Amino acid sequence: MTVMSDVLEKFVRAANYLSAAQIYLKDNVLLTEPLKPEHIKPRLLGHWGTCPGINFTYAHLNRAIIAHDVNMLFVLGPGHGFPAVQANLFLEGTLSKYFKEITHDTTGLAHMARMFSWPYGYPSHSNPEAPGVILEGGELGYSLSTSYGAILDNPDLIVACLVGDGEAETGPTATAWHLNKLIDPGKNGAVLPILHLNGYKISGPTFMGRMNDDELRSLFWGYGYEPHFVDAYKEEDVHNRMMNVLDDAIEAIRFTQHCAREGTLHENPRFPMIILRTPKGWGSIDYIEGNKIEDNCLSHQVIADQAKTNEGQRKQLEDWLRSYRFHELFDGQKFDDDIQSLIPREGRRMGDNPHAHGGEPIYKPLVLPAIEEYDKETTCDLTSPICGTESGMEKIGAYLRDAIRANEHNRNLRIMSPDETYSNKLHAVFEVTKRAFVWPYKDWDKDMAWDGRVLEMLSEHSLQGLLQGYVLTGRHGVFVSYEAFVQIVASMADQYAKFLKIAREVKWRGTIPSLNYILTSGAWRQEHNGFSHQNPGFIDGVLQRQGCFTNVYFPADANSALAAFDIMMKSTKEINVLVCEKRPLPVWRTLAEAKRDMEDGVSIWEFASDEDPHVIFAAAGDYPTLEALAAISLVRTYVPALRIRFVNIASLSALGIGNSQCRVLRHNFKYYFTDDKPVIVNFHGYPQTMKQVLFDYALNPQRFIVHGYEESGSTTTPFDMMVRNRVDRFHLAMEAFAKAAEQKIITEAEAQRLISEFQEKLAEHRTYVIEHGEDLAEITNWTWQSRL
Ligand SMILES: Cc1ncc(C[n+]2csc(CCOP(=O)(O)OP(=O)(O)O)c2C)c(N)n1
Ligand SMILES: [Mg+2]
Repeated sequence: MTVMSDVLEKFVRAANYLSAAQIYLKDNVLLTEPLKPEHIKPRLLGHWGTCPGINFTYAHLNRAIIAHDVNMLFVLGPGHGFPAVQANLFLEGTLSKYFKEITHDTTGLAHMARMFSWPYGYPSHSNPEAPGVILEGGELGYSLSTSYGAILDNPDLIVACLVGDGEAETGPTATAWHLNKLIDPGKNGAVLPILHLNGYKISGPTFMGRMNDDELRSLFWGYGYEPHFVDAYKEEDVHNRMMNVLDDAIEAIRFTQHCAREGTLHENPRFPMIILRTPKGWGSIDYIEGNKIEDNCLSHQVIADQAKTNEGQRKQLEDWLRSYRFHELFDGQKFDDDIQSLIPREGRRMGDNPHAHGGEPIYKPLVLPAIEEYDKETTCDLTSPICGTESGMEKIGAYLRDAIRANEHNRNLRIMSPDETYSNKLHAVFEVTKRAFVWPYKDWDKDMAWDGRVLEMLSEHSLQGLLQGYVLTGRHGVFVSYEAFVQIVASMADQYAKFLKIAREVKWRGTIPSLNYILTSGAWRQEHNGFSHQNPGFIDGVLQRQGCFTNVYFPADANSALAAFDIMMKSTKEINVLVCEKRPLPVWRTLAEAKRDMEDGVSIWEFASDEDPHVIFAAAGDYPTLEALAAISLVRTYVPALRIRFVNIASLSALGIGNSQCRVLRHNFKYYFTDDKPVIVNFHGYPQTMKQVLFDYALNPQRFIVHGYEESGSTTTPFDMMVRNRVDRFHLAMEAFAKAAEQKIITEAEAQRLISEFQEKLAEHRTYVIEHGEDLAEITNWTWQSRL
């Protein structure tokens, strides 16, 4: 053993004791007296097995930080190893800096141990209240992509990412190894993946744990890494081996970056990774009542879990805890000098890395163009709709292009998209940037560069992880996805929302940008792709989040889309979803009107509204708005006496209609919807989604009739797709005829006659599309006519 190995061994010993103490002890935390049942927590909650490997890694990273003066952040995949993280945060003094109760002495230590996994104490998993944490690691699989997101545009930063071997079996981790192919070492930092092969997950062996070194070497070489093995089973001095490997890894990273930065790196870079084999539950209890614990999955959670009541187990627990000889390492005030020598200087401690804490100077607001610059020159008067057509996505593409250009000096804006930047009509951005790609090119490859600001990969998981890592380290981005397939990351979005909900309350977590989604290629224009491409369910999950930080925007036209996107990009600490069509659609609103609509979240559109209405039409979404307006013009023609109001719902949040960012409505609910008139709502998503939002408002909810996506799709015409889900003008008009009869504007018989006539129209439409393969010209060419 080298001298340094001894130093490291002491540090790991202290961290292991602190980890175990948190899991078991509510009193007698220094074991100054024999261990008694009353010292042991009544509910033993925590995960021990992963901790020794984490502590080993953390100690070595500390040494490397000091030796090489590295700016390093630590991302832990298996977040259930939080006792180890907390132990290290205690050792390095970071906890005392942020929690006044956790003083750097016996009192603080006792408090930390007692309150771990304790009601209203410290959570069992990594969490936003813990300094340095940008990943919960409760739901496994996201450590690698989050780490890659954090190092983008942070050329000085190395993220050490500990990936569990169980975690490595997840789809998101499996795909995230490829993210090295997006990283230009000239302009970005580096991820150092440390694959922790402790051989087991909860109840069985892991695949990678049972793969031999050759198999693993081939696999990770194939992914483009240079694997270094550290094997605690084989090495006589595993500390020495890990030291050498880490020194080599950091030097290799720096050499590659140096070459890239001075322009001498011409091949795709090969960054190092570490494959660390350790026994699960390393150095704890070998057998309990004949069952193998150490080096087996049985060490995953609490071992000796009957210690409070079973004397034999208590004795084993006590012997194990005393084996760390913690009293030799900590005198109640301070740690042994060797241990202190492994604490990086202030500013270099992993738990206190400013990149994880948001706020200035890590966070810089974007320099954004004024949306007025994108006012399309029109020849018609926008106050009398309609005034031509425009694509919302193209408009956003132009705005993003200019935003990327305007923020090039800060390098803090990125676009993530699964292979769809062109198809989603954001191609204007390629006038100023490219798609990142550092593996070889063919002559005919288009818009690719090592340093592109657009990250394309056909892995929604990886993109979501990248964006989370990027945003949580203070930079801005947008994830553009097909609406149906963003569901793949619904759970990740949910995990992020939980993180954000807590993080927003943590005082020392500074400002971070919002996590912004654009969902396009929505359900209504999947007539060529069909049923599989229809799913407006993602917004449901977003609207379930309680609080003021989730917003879903439903712009009805291109001006509204731009106004909403501008709000999203300026906002902070939120999750925003923009549901936006990419094809040209009628422009209903001037930019000024659009801006106001988006700020209010709900508005009455005067051009389609009468005073004192009998019936209200409301719509959220582009096609739903178009059809609702078409329905209004039909109803006006057939029942001129019926007074109608049109209300556009531009945004929803968990708090309801238009309540985005916790703003209250400009006017009360009654102002828009009256309190007794029937309301025919045409909604972009599932009707249930809108019904649950309305439930809280409506005194008599039965007056709201909600049309929306009803899981009826196929390969058909655009208008037929609407008809199949009853969000088309004819179905909506029929609802209005029935309501007109109820209010005695027309007779019941007249209503029935009109409804039959419209049913015939629908039948005629159906026959026509089957025969001709396209929609009736009167539908396709329909335009709004102002009331004469
Ligand atoms: C996506 C996901 N699926 C299942 C679980 C339940 N779970 C918690 S820990 C664990 C095993 C993790 O094994 P590994 O990554 O090897 O961690 P370690 O051995 O270091 O504890 C599982 C399956 C989870 N947290 N996340
Ligand atoms: Mg494991």
